[in-house]
Amino acid sequence: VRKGETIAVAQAISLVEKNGEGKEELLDMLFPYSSEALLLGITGPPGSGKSSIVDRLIALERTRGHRVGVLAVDPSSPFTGGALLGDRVRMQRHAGDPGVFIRSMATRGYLGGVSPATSDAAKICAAAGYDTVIIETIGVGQSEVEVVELADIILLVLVPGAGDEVQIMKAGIMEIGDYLVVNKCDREGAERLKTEIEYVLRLGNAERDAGVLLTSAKTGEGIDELHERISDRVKSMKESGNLDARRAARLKMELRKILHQKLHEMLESHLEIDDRIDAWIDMLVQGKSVPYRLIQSKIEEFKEGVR
Ligand SMILES: Nc1nc2c(ncn2[C@@H]2O[C@H](COP(=O)(O)OP(=O)(O)O)[C@@H](O)[C@H]2O)c(=O)[nH]1
Ligand SMILES: [Mg+2]
Repeated sequence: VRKGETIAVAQAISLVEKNGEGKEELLDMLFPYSSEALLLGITGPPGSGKSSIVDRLIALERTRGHRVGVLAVDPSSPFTGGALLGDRVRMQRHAGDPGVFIRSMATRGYLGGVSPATSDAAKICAAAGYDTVIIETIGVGQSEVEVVELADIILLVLVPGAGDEVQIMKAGIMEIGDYLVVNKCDREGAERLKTEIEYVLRLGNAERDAGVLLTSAKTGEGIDELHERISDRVKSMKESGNLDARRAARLKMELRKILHQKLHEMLESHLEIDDRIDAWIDMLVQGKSVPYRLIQSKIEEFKEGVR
């Protein structure tokens, strides 16, 4: 992985995806090398042009000599089953470039959101020397929030003529994204949507410095500017310490997650929950106990056991 060998990177990601043996050791070994890359999140509704924008950003990053890893997170739902393929097709011209790594990650059915292995996969890419790791996720309602927990900078992609006002006003959407990108500006209504978004932004929170940018991944319009704005933003985040702060917040969340998961596993196995839970349910049904009292007594049992 440290040599940046594509096959090793792919295998490492597979290992964390299936939670395989050696996963934790691998991630711990790579951890010291996992903070160099810039993690760029790009989210928005299906079909808004995320993959097409990523394709163009890859090209720009390559001209700067940067190696790029792309994690395209997609719900493996039967309803959007075609999208995974779509991501690959959109970025096809980079497939033979050894400086580009593209990986699709399934979310096992739940619509929107992020596969639990995504942040680990991003770390693996970073440790493999990819300068920029782009994480594409489908934003469905609140699930945009999850990508915020993953990336240094977030782009939220919207398109004209898709029930814009509703899109904009949707709870929380305006807090997501360092940049709001109105893509498909070759189509009618893009300028108007941009104006509307800016209006809502001003109403909501004047201090927020996210910009609204017009792009067309089709014609290439606005993509250079978007790329430049991202670079500038990274620079200023580094200088102000905001990047470190964001990363520290992310690490805090990750540590909590690991702790919770470990405690959970420990408790479940210690109490042999799988074997005993039917008996507990019988007790409740027969009126021999009640839920909170029962669980409290089991936790006491657990505490005795680990003492
Ligand atoms: N007219 C127009 N079509 C675009 C633009 N960007 C993407 N598309 C098209 O929109 C469709 C969905 O694009 P895709 O990048 O797969 O969207 P994603 O689902 O958000 O990743 C494809 O047919 C693209 O060719 C754009 O700026 N203008
Ligand atoms: Mg896509």
